Amino acid sequence: MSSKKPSNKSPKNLAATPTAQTLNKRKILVTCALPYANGSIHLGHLLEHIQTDIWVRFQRMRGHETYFVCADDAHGTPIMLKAQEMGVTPEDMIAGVREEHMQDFNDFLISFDNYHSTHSEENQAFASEIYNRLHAKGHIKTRVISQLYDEEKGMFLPDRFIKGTCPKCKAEDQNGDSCDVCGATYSPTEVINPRSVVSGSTPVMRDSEHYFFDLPAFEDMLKEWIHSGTLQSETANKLNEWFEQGLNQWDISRDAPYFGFEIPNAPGKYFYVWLDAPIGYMGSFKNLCDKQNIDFDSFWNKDSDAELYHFIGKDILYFHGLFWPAMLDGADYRKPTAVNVHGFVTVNGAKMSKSKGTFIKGRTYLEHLNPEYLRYYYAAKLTHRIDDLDLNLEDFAQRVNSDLVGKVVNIASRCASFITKRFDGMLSSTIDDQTLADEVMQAGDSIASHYENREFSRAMREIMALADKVNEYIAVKEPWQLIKDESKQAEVQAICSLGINLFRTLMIYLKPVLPKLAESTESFLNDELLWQGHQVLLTDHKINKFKALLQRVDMDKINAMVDASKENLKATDSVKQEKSKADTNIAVIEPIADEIQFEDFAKIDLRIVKIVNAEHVEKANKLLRLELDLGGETRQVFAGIKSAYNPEELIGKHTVMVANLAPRKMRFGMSEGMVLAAGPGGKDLWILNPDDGAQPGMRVK
Ligand code: NOT
Ligand code: ZN
Repeated sequence: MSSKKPSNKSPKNLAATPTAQTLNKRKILVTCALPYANGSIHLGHLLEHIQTDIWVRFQRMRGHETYFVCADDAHGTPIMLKAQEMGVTPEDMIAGVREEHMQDFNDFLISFDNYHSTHSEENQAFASEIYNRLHAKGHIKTRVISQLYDEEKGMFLPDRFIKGTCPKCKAEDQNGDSCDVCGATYSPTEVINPRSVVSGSTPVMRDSEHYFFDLPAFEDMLKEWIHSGTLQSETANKLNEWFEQGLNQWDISRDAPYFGFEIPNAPGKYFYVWLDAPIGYMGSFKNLCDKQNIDFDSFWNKDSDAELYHFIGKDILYFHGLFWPAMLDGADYRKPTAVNVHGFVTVNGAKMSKSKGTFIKGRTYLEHLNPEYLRYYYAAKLTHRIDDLDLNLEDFAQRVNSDLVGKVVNIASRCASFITKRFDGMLSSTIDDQTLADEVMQAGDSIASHYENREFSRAMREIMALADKVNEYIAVKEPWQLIKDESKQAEVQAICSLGINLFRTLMIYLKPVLPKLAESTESFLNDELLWQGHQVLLTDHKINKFKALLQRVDMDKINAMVDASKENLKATDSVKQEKSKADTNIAVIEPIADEIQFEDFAKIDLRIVKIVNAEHVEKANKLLRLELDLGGETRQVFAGIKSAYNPEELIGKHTVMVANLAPRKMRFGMSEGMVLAAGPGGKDLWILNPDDGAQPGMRVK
């Protein structure tokens, strides 16, 4: 094979653009957040792992010494209790979950150099060392705190394992730290009639000595670090708000029984899971270093010239933007070069929902669809900002089909058969359109800077715009017409060779996103796709027979995946029924509307009413006319519940109405309020049915 340098006709001078050889070789350590060892990987996790993996693969392709580590986050009360519930040791449970997670990540082509566990020797050693150093410098304080204790179970209760009546609005069955009804947040000790979710018993207050990390001592250092280019401006602003509210000492200890590491010289006290979770980054890397003879210290020493990046979701910024750099600084380690924060995944515009089948596990996805579709779709939408990313399933199918199948792979499939059949698989020695070739080859630098800056959507747009140009070139040249003319054979070879070559260049650009497709392309082209290869074209080079590289996304498969995700839920339904609210909270049926203040809520006057009459409304498809007794006053309301109720069965029932809704003139008469109903619609709609004892006119609170 020979390679041709592109000419210097175009405005940018190639000699001035850096290649992997001329760039300084960087040392880069990259992490993404550690998934908890008690649940499956879902499409929300995968946004982060895919984002990070693309960035890492890009860095590796550019020749930098790059390591990518992660681990399972194995400690804490929920994991301890779940193992008990399953009747296994936590060690056995986390080992099983770790296997499952590793398999899932592997099948999504996430190229970790190491996937460890926070429940490891290395992690215990670092956690103890960091703690000891902080302690020696006076950054650990102790004081006695009073907490709810489950005497039956013999343990202190974390907030999420307490339920009770909201101290503010008196709503029952609220969480230990916040109320879903009025939105108040409070301390679990303020909850009225608290009960333990673990045993059902009434917890008592008990004192215990806790260990605190003195975060406020690091305020000045943190303020400086945050403004030294380590954070996106949006996240830096968020952290500023926290400074304004004032930093607090951080409670890093938990009492036995706890699944975690015992604190040195503090029998019965354990590190809180969030203390050793970030240290897990070091533990996993150390484990890799020991296996591969890498110099750990050169990455973590205070004067390290290596780069350290954490990719995380916006929900755990507090830990990575404040606690973690403070702990590292206090223990004389280097701090992260940057913390890269992304938003959440929504599916079809709403929070992932188990009932809609949009809470999709990685494994369920893989049973129906190619992982590279998702990698591409996420890449096509990811920016360096923290906005949420919507996975719209129709758009997903359409985007993958039109971009990858219709634009990129199409170039190869249009050109390959001519080369194979007519020219014995040989690419021409001449370049048909040097200007086009230069344009595609020279885009590499700008695409590289988009990757570097985590502007993947820009990179994808630029690549697809080039693919459009190449397709246009082939359409204009019409090799399928020229081939009929004996005198035009060399021309056909040159056109199709350029097509194949530019397909190759585009696949170099896409390789971080689509490693499998890149691999098939390499076998097809007899050529390894290296980043610096974007500056050359293959001439007089033999390629292999073209095989279909990528199938179109089939909407039926997407629907089957959504159905299977609903089934997942059914299968676990019976087991989960009386489980903690934390689980059912994920199954939001409809997106939660914008937050309102308690004052807004308090304006709504909800009253018990008796339905004294109900009848069909002529010509109305959905409405029933109701007469409601409010305890003295009668109101007329038109309610859209005809699909679910016969009027007769409503008469005599109690229900709930919004009594202070302004009357509305409808086609059939005045509607003086509204009754409340729940359900997806059609036959599945239920008016609220208050318990016995509720009398017409009573206020609902
Ligand atoms: N397991 C945590 C979560 O929110 C993430 C831990 C990330 C690691 O899923 N550490 N820190 N800091
Ligand atoms: Zn409340």
